Amino acid sequence: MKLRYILITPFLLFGCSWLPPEDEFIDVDSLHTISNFPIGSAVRFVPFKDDPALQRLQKHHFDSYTAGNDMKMNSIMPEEGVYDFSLIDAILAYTQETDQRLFGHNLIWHSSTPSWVKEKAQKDPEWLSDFMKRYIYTYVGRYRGAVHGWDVVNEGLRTKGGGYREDSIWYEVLGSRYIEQSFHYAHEADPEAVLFYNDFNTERDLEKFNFMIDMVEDFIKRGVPISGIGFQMHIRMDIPNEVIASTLRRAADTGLQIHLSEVDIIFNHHDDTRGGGVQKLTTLTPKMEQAQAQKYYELALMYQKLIPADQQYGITLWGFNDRDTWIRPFFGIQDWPTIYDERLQPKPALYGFLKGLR
Ligand code: 9MR
Repeated sequence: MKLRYILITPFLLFGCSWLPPEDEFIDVDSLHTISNFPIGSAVRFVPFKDDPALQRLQKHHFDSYTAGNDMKMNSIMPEEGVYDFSLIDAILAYTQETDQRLFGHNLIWHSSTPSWVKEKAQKDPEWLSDFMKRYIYTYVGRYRGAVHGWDVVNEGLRTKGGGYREDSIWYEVLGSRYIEQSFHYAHEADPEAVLFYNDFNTERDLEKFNFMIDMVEDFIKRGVPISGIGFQMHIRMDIPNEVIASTLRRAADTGLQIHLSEVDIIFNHHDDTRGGGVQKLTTLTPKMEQAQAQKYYELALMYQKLIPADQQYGITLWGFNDRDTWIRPFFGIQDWPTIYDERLQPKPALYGFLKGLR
């Protein structure tokens, strides 16, 4: 059956509403139980560890855990020579107790590189290369067998269009080879870990997508140990499904694992920069909620239909409630991108997503 027929079927079958029966609000089906592949969410361990309501929902719905912040370089190595793994150890204990997969986000990212690293690297390029190797060996080695997979390099490409990201100390000092070197080091430190290249807008910026695919296919050809592609998938309501479907299909052709790694769906616009939000819509109406539920449904369905089962690494939401979403503070706009509202009540989006996974 063609994708567009599959996508309109629920409207035909169930009418135009994603609201559950009243009592389902109390006892909502679990996302991960319904799904054939892992379902994750990004969490900031502080204040999460002291928030029982959030924990209850997180345990109910998710079997994969991504740290929103806590596993980045500037969180664990704010100062030279000091590795602080205490929070990660606590996260690991939580995920083991609750039987969740721990996903490592991330090893090398320009945006979470501590300033002391940048300063030192500018003075001593060789130091940076050596530091990168030691950092990856130490970190991945410590969690060998415990962290299931890693975003090895995050956002190594330019924000828009083709090309490597030039405003990154890693690229400036080491050139594009730092990307493949990071994969080699991570693989040497944990040969079983699933290793991803992760980036944003690749589901819709075709120039960026093609550049990424060329890079990935070149890695595969030359034996660079990459195992997966992460699509962050911070999408908008108006990103056409056909475009998303075409990039997912092409990515699946590589044979690699495909992770929708940071999903949320916004209504307003932005220019990808901090503070760059454009507030087009100020109120969330029931009609918008229904449309968003439909989009969550379609995204889950596309992933199911287009990615072969053995390449489905999972879908991870970047936060799962509108109270804590990064979209509002980062872009400086009001928006409602997730599946739970500010009061931690389920939105129609949750039911759309559930139905898409079922
Ligand atoms: O949501 C994260 C936010 O809390 C942090 O302040 C920020 C900087 O570390 O990172 C945000 O997460 C980003 C992720 O690590 C990479 N893709 C984009 C995410 C949203 O900015």
